[in-house]
Amino acid sequence: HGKTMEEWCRFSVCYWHTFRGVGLDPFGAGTIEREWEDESDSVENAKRRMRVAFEFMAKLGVKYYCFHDRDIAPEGKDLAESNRNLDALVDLAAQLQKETGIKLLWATCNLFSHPRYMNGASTNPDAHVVAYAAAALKKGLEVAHKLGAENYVFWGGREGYNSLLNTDVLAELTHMANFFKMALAYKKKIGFTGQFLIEPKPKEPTKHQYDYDAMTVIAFLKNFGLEKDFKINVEPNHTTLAGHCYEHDIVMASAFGMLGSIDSNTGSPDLGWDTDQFPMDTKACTMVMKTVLEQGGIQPGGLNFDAKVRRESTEVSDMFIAHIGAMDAFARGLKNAARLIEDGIIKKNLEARYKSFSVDIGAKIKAGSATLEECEAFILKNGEPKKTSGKQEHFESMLNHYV
Ligand code: ASO
Repeated sequence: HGKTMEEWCRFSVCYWHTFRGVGLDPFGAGTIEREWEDESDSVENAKRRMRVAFEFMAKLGVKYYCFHDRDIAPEGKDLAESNRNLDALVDLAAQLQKETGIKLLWATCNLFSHPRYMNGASTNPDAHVVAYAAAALKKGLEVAHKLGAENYVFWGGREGYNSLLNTDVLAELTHMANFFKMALAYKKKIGFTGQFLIEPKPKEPTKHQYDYDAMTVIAFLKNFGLEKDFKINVEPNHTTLAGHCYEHDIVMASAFGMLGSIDSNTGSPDLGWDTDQFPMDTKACTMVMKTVLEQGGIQPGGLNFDAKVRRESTEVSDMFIAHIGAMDAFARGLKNAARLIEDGIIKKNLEARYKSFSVDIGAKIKAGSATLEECEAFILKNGEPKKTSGKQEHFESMLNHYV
C-alpha cells in the first residue's frame, strides 16, 4: 500500500494514565507509587515526571504522545498561575520533543476534574464557569499550537445531564456549539492547523452525556454547521458503554468521512464503567485496522493508548509490557486486515450482495431518482421479492480464518 507499518499505526502514549495513573478506581484510592513523584504537586516535580515520560517513550520507540493541560502542569491558585505553570512545562516539552523527535499527536484541556466543572464545562448552567472553561481552552489552543499538536481533542467529560427536569437541553447544546465556534475562531486567529476532534461517550459521570456516540456527534455537528471543522476520536470503552462494539463507531464515523483518530484500549463488557484495558483483542484490532486501511490511513490522527495502568501495575517494566503487547495486537490486526482485504472475499461478497442496485429500479433507488409510483410499477411487473434475498448471517465466521 506504499506505507510503512509505522505510518499505518501511528502509536501514541497517553500522559494521563501512563504517567499520572496511580491505580484509582471508583471504589478505592490509588495503589501505585512511582519513585520520581513526590507529594508536592509542584512544577519541579512535574518537570521531573516529564523527563521520565520522554525517557520512557523514547525507549519504547513510540513517536507520539497526548496530554491534557493538567496532566503536564499543576493547577495554580488562579488562571494566571495555572498558565504560568503550563508555560514552564511547555518549554520543557518543546525541548524534549526536539531532542527525542517525539511529536504531540493531540493536546486537550481537562475541563472535568476540578470541582468548578461539577455541572459541566461548556454546558454548565453557570455562565461564569463556561467563561472559565473558554479561558482555559484559549490557553490550551496556544499550547497545542506551540508544541505543533497534530490534533486537538474535545472530550466532554461532564457535558451531559443528570435530570431532564432541571435541564434545558437545547440551551446547553447551543452553548456547547458556541463554545466550539469560539475555539474555531481562535484557532484561525493564532494560525493553529491541528485537526479538531470530538470524542464521544454515552454516560459516566453524568447520567447521559451529549456526545453519546459517533452518530450522535455527527448529527450535532451537522445541526450546528460544524461538520467541516471536526472529526471524531473513537474510544472503544466508550463505544461499549453505549451498547455498541468498538468497530461499530469506527465504521460509522469512517462511512461519513469523520474518523479522525482512535483511542486504543479494550473495552471490557464485563464491567459497566470505563475500565480502559490495554488492547489485546486481535479480532477487534483487525476490524479497526480494516477500516483504517480502507479509508487510506488515519493521519493526522493515530492510535493513542488511552489505557489505564492497572492497580497491580506497580513496576515500570509492566508499563513497557503493556504498551508492547498493545502495539503487537495492532500490528497483528493490521496484517490480518491487509490479508482480509487482499484476498478480495469482502469486496466480492459486497458486490454480490448489493448487485440488485446496479440495474432497473435498484439503480434508480441508488441514484435517488426513483419515485414511489415507479417502485409500485416495478413490483406489479416483477412480483414479490424473495424473503431470503441478501441474507448471510454466518458470513462473519470467515473472519476466524484471518485472525
Ligand atoms: C480522559 C478519558 C479519555 C479521553 C481523554 C481526553 O479517559 O477517554 O480521551 O480524557 O480528554
